[in-house]
Order: sequence, then structure tokens, then C-alpha cells
Amino acid sequence: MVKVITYGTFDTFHYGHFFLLERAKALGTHLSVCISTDEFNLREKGKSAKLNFVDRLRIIKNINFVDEVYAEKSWDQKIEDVVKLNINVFAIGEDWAGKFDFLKKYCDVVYLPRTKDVSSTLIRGY
Ligand code: C2G
Repeated sequence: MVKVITYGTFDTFHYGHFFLLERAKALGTHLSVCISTDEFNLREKGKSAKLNFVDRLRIIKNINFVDEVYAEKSWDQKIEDVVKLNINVFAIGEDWAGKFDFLKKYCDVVYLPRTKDVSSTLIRGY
């Protein structure tokens, strides 16, 4: 088994998020998705999600190629998650390029191209 992990808010969930998850899964055989909690979003990212954590989790855990879902509660949990879950690949969109290179000590780190012309801001219109 090749275990992949990714992190994000996924609000409001759209096809850019779906394609990211699909490509993350294709890097291995098992995909864990860590979804930012409402508290973490507000406290650390300065954003209030339109869909609350429970609804974002419901959507993502029902995607048939997503194997496990977890809460992302802090920036600092990644090393512990990767070690505890025996992760082989950390994947995230290229808007984060370079930011998580410190994980290379523990697993492969892959920055995937973003899907063009779609974002939650565009969809919500604010
Ligand atoms: N994404 C994408 N294409 C888009 C929009 C988003 O590929 N058009 C990807 C992002 O690059 C990210 C994932 O979808 O990998 C989730 O995006 P966000 O919810 O915006 O993630 P973010 O809030 O930046 O959270 O610890 C890291 C994070 O929590 C990242």
C-alpha cells in the first residue's frame, strides 16, 4: 500500500478540489484527507468557511476514492500525522510550493498544479 495525505479547507467544495483529490490518490493506493476545522480556519487562516466542518467532511468522506478523513486543527500536526499514519506521499496544490519541504525528511512531497479558472471566491462571488 502506498499512502498519500493531503490537507485543505475545501470550501465551497468544487471540481478544482475534486481533481486535486483525484490526482493525489493517483500518486498511491490509499488517500487520507485532513480537513481544516472551522476554529483552525478562523484562528490561523483568518477565514470563515461557508460550509461548516461537518458538511465539508460529509462531502469528502463520501467520495469513493477517499479512504480516510481527519481534522486539520493546526499547522504543526503534519509531521506527527505523517509518522503516525505511515504516509509515503504528502500532496498539495502548487499554491503551497516549497512551504512543506520540511516533510521531505519523512515522505515524498508533491506539489500538484491547480485547476485553472475555478476557485471558491469566484463561485461565491466575494
Ligand atoms: N485547489 C486546486 N485547484 C483550484 C483550487 C484549489 O487544485 N482551482 C487545491 C489547492 O491547491 C489545495 C486544495 O485544492 O491543495 C484545497 O484547497 P483549499 O481549500 O483552498 O486549501 P487551503 O485552505 O489552502 O488549505 O495545511 C494546508 C492547508 O490547510 C491548505
